[in-house]
Amino acid sequence: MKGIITKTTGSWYEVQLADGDKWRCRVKGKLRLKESPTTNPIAVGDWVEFEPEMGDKQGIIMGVEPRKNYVVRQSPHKRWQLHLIAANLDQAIVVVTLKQPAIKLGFIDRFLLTTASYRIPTIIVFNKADIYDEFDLEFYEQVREMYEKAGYSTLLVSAQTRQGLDELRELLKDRLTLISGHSGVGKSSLINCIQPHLSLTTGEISNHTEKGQHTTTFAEMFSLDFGGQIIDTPGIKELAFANMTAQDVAHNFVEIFETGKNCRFANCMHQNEPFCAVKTAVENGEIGESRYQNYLVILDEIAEQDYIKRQKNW
Ligand SMILES: Nc1nc2c(ncn2[C@@H]2O[C@H](COP(=O)(O)OP(=O)(O)O)[C@@H](O)[C@H]2O)c(=O)[nH]1
Ligand SMILES: [Mg+2]
Ligand SMILES: [Zn+2]
Repeated sequence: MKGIITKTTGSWYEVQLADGDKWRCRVKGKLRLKESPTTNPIAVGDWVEFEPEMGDKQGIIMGVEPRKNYVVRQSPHKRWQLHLIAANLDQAIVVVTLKQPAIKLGFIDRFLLTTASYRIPTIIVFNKADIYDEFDLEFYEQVREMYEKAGYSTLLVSAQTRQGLDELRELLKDRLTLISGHSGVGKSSLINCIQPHLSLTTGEISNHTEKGQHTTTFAEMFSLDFGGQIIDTPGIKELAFANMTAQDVAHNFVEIFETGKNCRFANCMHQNEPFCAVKTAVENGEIGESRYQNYLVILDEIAEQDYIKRQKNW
């Protein structure tokens, strides 16, 4: 039998069949032990083959179909290992807000880097529009322009006033969408507005830290009654890139890559090289200053990781 993984909780996997029926499956031992570059062999969005077992709608997963794409993050416990977040996506949404909690452009750029290796279309959704004052709106315009110039779509919404929710719904229709973003930005609230029957738990923001509580622990896929599915992810706090080379990073900051084709030196990394088209574009405001700075920060991190790996002979 064949189905799609809708939920993973440690050793159990929820598999949904074409007719909507859900089965509880385990993974065949061999599949789990098979050398895998990731800490988990299967993720939400994977298509799997399974054999029914004794018991009510229980099965054993025998194999995973090739993935059209996937997103990973570093394992929280093992620095050099990757953890599969989701597979076979049509698009990804990163939900942000200008305040409560404050926007972190570094996180946006890191998330865009994780989806760029497979060129998964990624949309930046600015939530909580209802609490933006005129200064926030001015800053929002700048940020929006910067990302649109880089080639990304953006959307301004509010789960509170329902502003922009028709557009969001249209965006989700008939597609498999990964929804990500820091905890507290309003992911679950937005999903609840669009599909009230899901009634996902939403967290109150503590005034103390301005950080949301972690109310979602596992990535989970939900079907939308108007067509399509979404994957709600636990608040991803940090994204690091031990798996990438400096060239990968240069390749996957999409506008830097495009502009970089005009650099004098073909192997220009846009750091200190002369006649660098990227640096010129940053000076002219065609590439966002924060985009460029975050690019440099990530290159530094990778140089440091490579240094450690060499020291330890990995
Ligand atoms: N003012 C305002 N608050 C919102 C909005 N959306 C969500 N919130 C609040 O933000 C907090 C975190 O929301 P939640 O949906 O749990 O965020 P998640 O961690 O990203 O799933 C909750 O207290 C929500 O009531 C919005 O559009 N406007
Ligand atoms: Mg949530
Ligand atoms: Zn350059």
